[in-house]
Amino acid sequence: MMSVENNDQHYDVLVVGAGFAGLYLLHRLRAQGMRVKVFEAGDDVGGTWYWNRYPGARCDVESLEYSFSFSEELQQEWKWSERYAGQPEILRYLQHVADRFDLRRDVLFNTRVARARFSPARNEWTVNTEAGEQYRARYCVMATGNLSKASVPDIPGIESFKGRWFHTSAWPKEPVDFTGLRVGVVGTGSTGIQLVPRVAEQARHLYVFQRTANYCIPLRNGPQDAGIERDVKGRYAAVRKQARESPSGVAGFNVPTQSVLEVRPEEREAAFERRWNWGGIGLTRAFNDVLFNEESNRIASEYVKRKMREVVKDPKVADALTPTYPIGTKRLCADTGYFQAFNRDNVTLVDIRRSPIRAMGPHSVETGEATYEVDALIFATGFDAMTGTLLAIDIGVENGPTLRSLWADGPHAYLGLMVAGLPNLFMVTGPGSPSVLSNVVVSIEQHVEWITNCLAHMQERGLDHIEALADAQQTWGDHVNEVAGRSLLAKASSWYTGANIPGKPRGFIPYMGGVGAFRAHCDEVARNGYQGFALSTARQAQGSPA
Ligand code: NA7
Repeated sequence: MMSVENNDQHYDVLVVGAGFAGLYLLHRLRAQGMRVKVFEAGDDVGGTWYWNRYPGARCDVESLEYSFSFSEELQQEWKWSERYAGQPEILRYLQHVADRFDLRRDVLFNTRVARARFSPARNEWTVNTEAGEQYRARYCVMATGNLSKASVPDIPGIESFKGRWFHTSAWPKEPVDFTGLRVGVVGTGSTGIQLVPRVAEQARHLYVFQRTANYCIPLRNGPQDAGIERDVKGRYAAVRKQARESPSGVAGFNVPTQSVLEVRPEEREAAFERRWNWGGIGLTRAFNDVLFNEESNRIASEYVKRKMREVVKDPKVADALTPTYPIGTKRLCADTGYFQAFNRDNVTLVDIRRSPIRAMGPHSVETGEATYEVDALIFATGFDAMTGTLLAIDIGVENGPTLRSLWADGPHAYLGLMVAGLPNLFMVTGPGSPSVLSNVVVSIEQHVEWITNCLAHMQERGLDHIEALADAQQTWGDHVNEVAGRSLLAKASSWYTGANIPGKPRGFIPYMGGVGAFRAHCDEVARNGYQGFALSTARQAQGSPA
């Protein structure tokens, strides 16, 4: 273990995570002359795109938009091969970013953070790694991602299983060959839906264990169109500006102005058809009330169900694949051949809503109705989203509150940036920010720029202590709830509301007000002298005379 008194262990800022957020933070903070250390559990950069290597892993936001905008040279020189990049290409992109901006030398790889404690007396954070090392800094930033703590079902008998089992977010680096094997996939969210067609091509037989049937829109991926690339690159600044000011961080679609109910059925059909043919997850944005009005939503839902049924040949299987909840209230999925996979002889859909998985044996998965012989099992069962990764780290103040105590009844945060009671600790795309409801790279850049500008502001004024105020946090939380409450999303059982994790407090976690409005609000808060935050020197914060 290295000495804690060693000067090399003392930094201005400690950052946890080297995905999109951590890399950009490092780049910005370094440019501001700050000493930064980044901790990364993986052995390379990439975050989500490092871990989620399962077959078919792909982004469902177009690559020309799902990429950094902070460097004109970078966005001009990088060439995406496909409209929607697959995981290997996004990982290569982030590796390129790390090399191009010489970021790796300040990242400590293979290092998982276990604990972070703030000392009010020293006005600094001490971070302990799982390996027992200790680091100190004035500030700490959690760039830990919203979807990184895997949720693996606790199935009796799993330890007796003799085949290999996987969670999609901890996929091995070497390719896994399912040729000739009987494979089970548990989970049919975005991940399962990407994975199933790919595994179906290899496996001798594939059992898809489905608890909830989901809505899917064809992704319509293909090689990046050279004309579109030229056009976007020719006016990239304007495209990025439009994305930043848009509701979901995507410039591609106009913001809808009409209700489903105010247009004639043929117009409505044509509008849905346009989105369907364009592909991807923008369909619910064909009209302005699909996520707010039950009747509008029912019409959109029926459209997608009808399209899906046109693909699936067996009507019984089609019934089982038909969603029963309002479209868009759980994450909309984008697929490449998902429903077609169920027309194959080697794919069986198993309804585990009707008859849940009860146990696993050495070579089998047992539901209440049948036993399925499998040689390998894949859990595409999602994540303890948005809060799980933060709560997995023991974060707190010496002789004061911990994050776990502050969030015992659900997450509380001001603008998704800070938690009242935890000074000098920032989050990137934390609870109460648009995060998972947006093109997350746009949201990450916005938060990183806000945080680094805030630190520069403090540095210029000789300030070294910042806290979110409890009443500002409460007011923001009320607003987040009020906006969510107007939509159909808040009523659904989804990972947006914590419903996928047994025992997790229920409540709508991200901010639905849109990235444009959120950015404007955060900018105004900063302009007004960081309204709702207390900025001071540590001496003032401790109540000593300044
Ligand atoms: P999701 O969207 O949370 O999907 C997980 C799937 O696994 C979903 O179908 C769940 O059914 C199912 N699930 C979860 N736990 C269980 C148990 N215990 N038993 C059976 N089935 C279960 O995760 P993804 O990885 O697909 O996607 C996450 C995000 O990553 C995605 O939205 C993109 O933003 C990228 P349920 O719906 O809970 O009934």
